[in-house]
Amino acid sequence: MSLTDKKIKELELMANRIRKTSLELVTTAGSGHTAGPLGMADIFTALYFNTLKHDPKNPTWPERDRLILSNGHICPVRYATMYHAGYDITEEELKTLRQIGSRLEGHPNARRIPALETSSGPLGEGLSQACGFALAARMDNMDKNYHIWCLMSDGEHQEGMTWEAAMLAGKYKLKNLTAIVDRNNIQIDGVTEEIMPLEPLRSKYESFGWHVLEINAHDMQDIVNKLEEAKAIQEKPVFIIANTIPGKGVDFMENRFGWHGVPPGSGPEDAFPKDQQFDEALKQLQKREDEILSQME
Ligand SMILES: Cc1ncc(C[n+]2csc(CCOP(=O)(O)OP(=O)(O)O)c2C)c(N)n1
Ligand SMILES: [Mg+2]
Repeated sequence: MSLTDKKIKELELMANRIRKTSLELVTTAGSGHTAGPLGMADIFTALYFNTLKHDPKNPTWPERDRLILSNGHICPVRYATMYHAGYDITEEELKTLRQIGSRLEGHPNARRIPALETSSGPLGEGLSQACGFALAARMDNMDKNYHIWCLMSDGEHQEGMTWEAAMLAGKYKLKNLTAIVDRNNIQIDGVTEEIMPLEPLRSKYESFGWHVLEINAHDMQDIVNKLEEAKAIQEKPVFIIANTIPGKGVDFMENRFGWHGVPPGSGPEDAFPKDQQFDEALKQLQKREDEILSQME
């Protein structure tokens, strides 16, 4: 099913707003991750505003799709998306990210926020948890009623447990499971292919019994189409390689691992001094918003 141009533009606008909110969040906190949230904003938007079966006012609805965020450090984009989607998070609360006592911890805590399926932060655990959710749904005869989505990073494929889960999903043909990897080619202090090569990623998953799709993760139409395609695949779990640009939307952050874990105001100073980084980043996102709005007229 292809969405109307108008709906696609609305999603693009929302993704840009979510980028702005994510940046405001980490800047106010004075710490947190920037590259991952900006890179994954389009995917989060497509999921929460088009694909997921969910009800923000009833986050524990038994038939909701389960979204497991394995690479928990990119949670500013999840909090920002949930806020815009109408979950029980206020604008005031957003400003408390990473403060002692806040529900919005730097790595997501499911005990504090019922709408999260799992806590995460320690990398490499999410795919195993997602397999558990998928098997449980099958045992309850609910595997046709809701879908399990697992968001993962490329860096965390260096954790062996990820591959144990990949094997298990293949063996049990978990067709109600779709894993999406943020293939941004960076990790904390370098480029993944230099630190620990992952390629050929597609054929690795295929050989483990998965159906593999690839997304241009900044093309909203491509994203929504492939997410629908993933749900419709029968017999196999689906692995989506989401080709993202870390730091997407802010040119001096794009593809720079130096922006992995720092907010504007603490980032590399080659383009802008620390005290100008937030304003410059916001200016670029504002320009993009104006462009999208003019295309919608
Ligand atoms: C088990 C574990 N080891 C180390 C870390 C520290 N850590 C946090 S993020 C990160 C980088 C992982 O790469 P990736 O998730 O691809 O980062 P990104 O693309 O978001 O920059 C590391 C090593 C962790 N959270 N968990
Ligand atoms: Mg990465």
